[in-house]
This record gives sequence, C-alpha cells and structure tokens, in this order.
Amino acid sequence: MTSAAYDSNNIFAKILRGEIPSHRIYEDSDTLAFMDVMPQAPGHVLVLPKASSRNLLDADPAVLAKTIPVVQKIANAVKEAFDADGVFVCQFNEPAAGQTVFHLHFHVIPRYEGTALRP
Ligand code: DGP
Repeated sequence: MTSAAYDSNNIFAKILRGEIPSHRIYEDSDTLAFMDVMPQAPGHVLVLPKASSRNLLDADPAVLAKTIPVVQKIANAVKEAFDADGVFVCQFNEPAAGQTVFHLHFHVIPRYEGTALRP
C-alpha cells in the first residue's frame, strides 16, 4: 500500500511557516529543530527537514543527507546539555507505526542508565 500524499496543513508545516509557535533550538536553510510539546523525557527534541515529505518512506535521499548530520549534531548537544548517558533517536512512518504528525521528523531523547521511557 502506498503512502497518502503530503498535506501542507499538518502541524509541523504550520510551525515551519511560522503560523504557530515552537521552542526552536536550531535552524539552518534546510533543517529545523524544536522542543517536543509532549516530551518523553526532559530535553526531547524534534528534528525535521524543511522540505515536504510525509515521512521517511517518501523522503528525497538528498534531503536525508542534509538532515542526518543535524540529527547527529542535536543528539550530541542534547546529551551534553541534559547530562545524559545516551540518546534515543527514532522516527515513525504511517499510523500503523505510531506516526501522528505527517511531516518527516526525528525524535531525539536523552536517556539515563536504569530509567525507562514513559509509556
Ligand atoms: P509522531 O508523529 O508519533 O512521531 O509524534 C509527533 C510528536 O510531535 C509527538 O511527540 C508530539 C509532538 N507534537 C505534536 N504537536 C506538536 C506541536 O504543536 N508542537 C510541538 N513542538 N510538538 C508537537
């Protein structure tokens, strides 16, 4: 089954256009990172390419090539800023896999020895 088309009314498209506020922590010409409003842990950041794709499944590899180095940069920054033992990086593709906002994004979440993510 193929993915649905990109819908430019999704909440992250509105954040990218500046139509709704976000706590931005990093931005360049291709990529934006901001704090997740429903954090799994303090320091939970979302990193997304500005280019429109619904998720990883329909993303342009050239866009991914620009996004992944930013994910790495943010993961290192989050680890240091939140004094974490590790960093969980994940993303979801389509509702069956848990995706709720349909603009490609990567979750970057600090992790600590002996703790679990909230369910
Ligand atoms: P998912 O599509 O399942 O990868 O999760 C989407 C994430 O986006 C979820 O952790 C909550 C977050 N989120 C949803 N709406 C907003 C919003 O308006 N602002 C911000 N900063 N985060 C949001």
